[in-house]
Amino acid sequence: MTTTRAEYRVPSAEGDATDGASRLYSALGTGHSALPAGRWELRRGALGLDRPVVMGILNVTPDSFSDGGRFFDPRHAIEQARRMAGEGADLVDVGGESTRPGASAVSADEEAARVVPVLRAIREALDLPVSVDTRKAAVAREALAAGADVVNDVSGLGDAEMASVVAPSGAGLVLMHMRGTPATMQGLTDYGDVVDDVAAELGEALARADAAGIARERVVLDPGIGFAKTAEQNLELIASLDRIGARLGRPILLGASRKSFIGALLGGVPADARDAGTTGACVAGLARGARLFRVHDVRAARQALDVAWAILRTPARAP
Ligand code: HH2
Repeated sequence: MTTTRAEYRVPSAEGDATDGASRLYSALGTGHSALPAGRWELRRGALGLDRPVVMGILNVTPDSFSDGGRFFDPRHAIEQARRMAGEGADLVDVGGESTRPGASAVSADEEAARVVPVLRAIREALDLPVSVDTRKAAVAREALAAGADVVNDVSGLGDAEMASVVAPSGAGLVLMHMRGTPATMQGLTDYGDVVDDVAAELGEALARADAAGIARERVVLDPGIGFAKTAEQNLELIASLDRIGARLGRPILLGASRKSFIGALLGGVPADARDAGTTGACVAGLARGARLFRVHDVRAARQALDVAWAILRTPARAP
């Protein structure tokens, strides 16, 4: 079996993640005691959260909102995975269905046919954990058989079969918050307090994972930026990530890359011109408690997050 980098990215004794998070929270004056766990258990090892984790996006689709069609050919997809690994990705997230608002549905067979060869080739060629971005249990089952280390489920175990597919595999699990489907979600943005409501609904997904016997150490949570959220609600959620992490006791993954709220903030710049704005969102998210970042531009995120993390972990000198 190939040894993955995940096995080596565990927190070191002196750079312990809990200590780092603790100093960060205290530097920011947020004062949370329920800190996120220091590592994320995957199938073949663990990813340490002693520095920000970068998840590179690889959409093997003809129609994703920013990179649709670019990596639809498996050879281009594998080249892109290799490039992202060289730029410092900690894992690569392979998706075969666009979930942009209004995207048309893809059958499980078609989705699996897109992602499985790419997952298998990445597992063979690269020393990097690989994740499958799917909300279908049938696709997750095939992806896990092909060696996927993580299931990234944007529906938060919405498919009744998903938890029982993931549980025995030992894979990591991303539980993302959304309401409805990509076709209906933008009409489902009625919240009382968006942060409390998203945390409560993620808590229900976490309970579904618990009931299936998926250990908490295998789970990270994602507020689902752009999924049944207005632009304003996206900002409120990113500003309050530490509240969600502290309430549910799991690390937070932020997926803001190139999303439309960034375009809206910048006067309508198109998706392929939003990487600097994305970097801003990642750094702000880091300061507010996110530890994992799903991005298209790995090089920019890696640099920005490592530098921001080093500064945020340094105690401010008293005058
Ligand atoms: N966003 C998208 C897809 N998968 N997974 C997680 N965990 N978090 C996210 O925010 C997230 C996600 C949508 O972005 P993208 O993959 O770039 O586009 P598309 O759905 O059009 O393929």
